[in-house]
Amino acid sequence: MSEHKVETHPPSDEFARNAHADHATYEKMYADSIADPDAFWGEHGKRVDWIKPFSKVKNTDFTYGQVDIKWFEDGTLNVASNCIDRHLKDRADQTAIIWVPDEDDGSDQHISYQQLHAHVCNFANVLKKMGVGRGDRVVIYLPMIPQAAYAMLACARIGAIHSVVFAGFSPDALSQRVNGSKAKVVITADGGPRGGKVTDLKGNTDRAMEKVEHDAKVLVVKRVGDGVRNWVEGRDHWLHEMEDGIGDTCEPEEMGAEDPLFILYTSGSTGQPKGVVHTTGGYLVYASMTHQYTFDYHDGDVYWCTADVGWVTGHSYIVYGPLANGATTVMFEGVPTYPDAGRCWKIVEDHKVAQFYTAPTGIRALMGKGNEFVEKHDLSSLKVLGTVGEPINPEAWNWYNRIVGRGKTPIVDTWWQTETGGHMLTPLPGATTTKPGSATKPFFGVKPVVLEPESGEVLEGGDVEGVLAIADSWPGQMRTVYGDHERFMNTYFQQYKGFYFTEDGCTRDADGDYWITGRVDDVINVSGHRMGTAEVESALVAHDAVSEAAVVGVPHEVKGQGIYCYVSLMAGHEPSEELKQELVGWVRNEIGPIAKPDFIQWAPGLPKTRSGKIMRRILRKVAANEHDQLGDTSTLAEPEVVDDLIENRLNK
Ligand code: 6R9
Repeated sequence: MSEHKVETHPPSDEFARNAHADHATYEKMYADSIADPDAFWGEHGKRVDWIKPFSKVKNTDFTYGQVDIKWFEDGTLNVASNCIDRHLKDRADQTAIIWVPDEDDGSDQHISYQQLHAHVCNFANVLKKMGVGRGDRVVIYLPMIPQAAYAMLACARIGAIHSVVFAGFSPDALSQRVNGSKAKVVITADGGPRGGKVTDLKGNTDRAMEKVEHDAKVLVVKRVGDGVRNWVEGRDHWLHEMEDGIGDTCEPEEMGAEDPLFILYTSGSTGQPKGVVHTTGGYLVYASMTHQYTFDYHDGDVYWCTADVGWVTGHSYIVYGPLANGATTVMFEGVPTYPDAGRCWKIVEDHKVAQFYTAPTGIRALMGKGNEFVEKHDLSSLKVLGTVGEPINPEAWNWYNRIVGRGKTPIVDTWWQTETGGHMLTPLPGATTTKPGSATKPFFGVKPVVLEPESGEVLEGGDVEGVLAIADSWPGQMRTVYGDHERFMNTYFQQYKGFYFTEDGCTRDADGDYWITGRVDDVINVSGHRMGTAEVESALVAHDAVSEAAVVGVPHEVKGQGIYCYVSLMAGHEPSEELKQELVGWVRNEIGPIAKPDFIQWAPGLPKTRSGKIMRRILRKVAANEHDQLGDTSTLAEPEVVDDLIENRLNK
């Protein structure tokens, strides 16, 4: 733990007075939530509308071998009617979604709750017409357009399970996910504009469908209107044609609380991404409650999360949490630096955004462009600033606080995961004294523990360092890995018995505040995007010239972590600049632009233990240019390979 004095930022009295929770309220609610989860969640479970109210609240078991998680299990509800229909009585004309397109041309759209209802029912009827029903899977591969939200809610309305695939992913990644979920329909667009460039999403989908092993239809949203190169009769359908005359009434399906709502693939230590499954009742309760408390959302606020709906943050905090709360949520198609680095602040000014939620990588990128882009805009509407996705360095935190928040806007550094469904460690802006770089305290119902990594012993008190685990279930927890409950148990419940293991390292200071230090598994975090080093490795070895590859994260000023690859070549192939470029393009193609390697170092050999395990610790040190701190290398089979790696290292 650092010895230097940490700055503290207590909430102002004025903020605390008007907040959903001040310090005393947080303390009381947290204590209640831990003392009697059934009573606490039984009460807060009522924040959503149930068709049939639940009589049981919590029924969860973390025992390895029999892990089973159920919340509100005998209740029934529909997520789409919670996000739309129940608001029509009081706020039919209120804006539900403000859509801001890539081009800054003034064509922003305001979609009211009434209009959202019509769009979602229309979309739901189209899906039904295409043969989609309860329990069927639908893959959504769309840019950040309102139809992405309509599609998600339409699935929820008819009881279908969506699996959103980030539009930056490659055809291969898309086909894996379509195959993995045996989706009946893939929803895409004729193009995805982003930062002034258009991605050919329909073209990508066509290529993906070549590798899809079952019958699946493709539904195409017209976003760009420049025509499509390829059209497969019988398989491909335009949304606007299907919607023609279809009608905008669609009764919501009555779903069980534990029926799956969505699958979202995320990276882990192995090559194959996991299909994280979230269910209906607990997820919605948790997403909406965290949205309200963490951002201190009040009626009438305009709230903006800059994430993409392809990530869990977009699910919980663009679509489900805000809409369940009857909020106005901004959906932005573009990037923060287009047409210039003032774009976000212009949107905040234009729409009087009250809560702004983004990733540290975005903050660092904008920080590097100069303060004038921020200062020329009126940001007086801002009330709360949030960050998510990776640890935030104090320098970026301070810039966010001073320049964007003008020192007056609380910052919530929210730690959570695809697996957790919603915020787990986070300040509440009216309750928590914040510290730059700390995610501070647990949300209601969350029991974090710091474990000694080797022994698994629970470390009590302050000033401890170890790995982060969670001792009991919360309503937003993932329920299983799609089609592979074994894998779910093995990944999260095997290593430390009786706990959910987060795979993050952390410290807890003397005030009981948590500081996340990053992943302890082979997952790296590139611009807030989670990526398994094994995924990049399998892409590399899929190339004919490559015999072996080891990939590690390397500190990167803007992206947080960059991708450093050590590559050994097959006999008969020689290292060359062309081959390097080819491999960079190859990985980009296999996974997507976010996986583009920053460094490729030719490695005649890789440091391995005698049992053949690659020693990544050493590779990480060499990549970070910290080869003077290699630590113990005595278990290496061939210690001399390390000298070659050090001599030819790239990140000097
Ligand atoms: C929501 C999301 C999860 C991993 C997580 C951790 C890192 C997320 C963080 C953070 C430090 C924060 N992470 N938020 N690290 N401080 N506030 O990002 O989900 O894509 O599944 O990533 O991201 O390492 O384990 P996901």
